[in-house]
Amino acid sequence: MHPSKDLEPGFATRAIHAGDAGDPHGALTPPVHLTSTFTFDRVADGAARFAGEQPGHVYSRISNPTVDLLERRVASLEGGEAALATASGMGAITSLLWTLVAPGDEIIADEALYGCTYSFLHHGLARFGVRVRHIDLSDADRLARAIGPSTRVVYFETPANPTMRLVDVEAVSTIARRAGATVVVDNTYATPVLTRPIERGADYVVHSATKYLGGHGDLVAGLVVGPAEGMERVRLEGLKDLTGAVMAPLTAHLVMRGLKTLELRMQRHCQSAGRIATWLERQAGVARVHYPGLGSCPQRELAVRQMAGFGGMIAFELEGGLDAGVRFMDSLQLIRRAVSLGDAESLVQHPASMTHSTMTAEERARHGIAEGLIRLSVGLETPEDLVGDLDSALAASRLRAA
Ligand code: 3LM
Repeated sequence: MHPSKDLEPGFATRAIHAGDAGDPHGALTPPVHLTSTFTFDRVADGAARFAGEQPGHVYSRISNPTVDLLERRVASLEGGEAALATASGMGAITSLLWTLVAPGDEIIADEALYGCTYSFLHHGLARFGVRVRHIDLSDADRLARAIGPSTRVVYFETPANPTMRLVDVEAVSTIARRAGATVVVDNTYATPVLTRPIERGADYVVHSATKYLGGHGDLVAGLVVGPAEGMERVRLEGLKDLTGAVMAPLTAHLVMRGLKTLELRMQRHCQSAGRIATWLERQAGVARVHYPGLGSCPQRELAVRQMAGFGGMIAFELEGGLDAGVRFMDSLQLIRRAVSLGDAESLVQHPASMTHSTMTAEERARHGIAEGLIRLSVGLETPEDLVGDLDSALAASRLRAA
């Protein structure tokens, strides 16, 4: 059955088909264009393509047909005009921010951010005359008081890595836009299945496609989505000249393979994580569980309003603090100890010594990242098996403490 021409196809349909113009040979799966460069019939054609007067590809650091298809697909999923694929999530973040800011500009970022994003802001941009300020963006009124004429970018993650705190995209975007600032949201944790920040007023979305979009732990990739004109600048300045962090065509193919099941996978991630978070909260020795779907979550109202599901990520703390946390993680048998997230395999990691170890202990404390915090990326395994593994590890960590 063909969808009605007037109605935009649904999310899963677009995740499988969007942007596909068909293959001349009738291949079901789009070809992977493993080519670094593209030939011109005549010198004049090359010159016209370089001048932007003739459509077509020139060189794969600028664009490539396979990567272009992924970009169209993800732009459609995020509800943005255009997208740009990059070699990694950090490639997406750096290509975008290098394009947007200049010396003298200010970036206001949320308190909790992925560790390497924090490092890029402080050890990268700040060295080139960009002022970086952090405020708690979960309280939009604070932004209204802090924002000023030099604020060029307002940057946040929702839910934030690793604290799971949410930011109200609509409230923050309204304030930022009124002040003439550009809103950038890292949508890695939520994915467009759960939250579409551009539809809520944000200007740009960035992704570590290494995570849920790829979904299988077999690639490193990133994406930026935003307005067509701005994205063209990010492509021709940020990506082409400043970072060169281009996505390889084979990686684009693998990300598209992951996207086909994104909606299905997210449903299972949400179901299992909801169940595990509820279970964890009831266990002896668990001090705190951070998950937006819990009745105890102070931001539950925002979560219900802004998210179509509560996601697959959980953060929690044990009563014995860091020592108990390490004993617990070392006792897990099925859940693997590794950084990264959003894979079929459940992964556990310790932010203070791993993903957020580039921050000092004092910085982590200031940004609300407890030293004993444990981060769990709930995978696609049978949920009872995951609960069983967590149960045994909690028991073992208590026993060894005694
Ligand atoms: C991690 N995160 O385990 P890549 N934005 C967010 C992220 O979580 C990440 C990036 C951007 C993790 C990676 S830590 C050494 C491993 C919210 C990555 C950067 O460049 O694709 O890794 O994305 O939390």
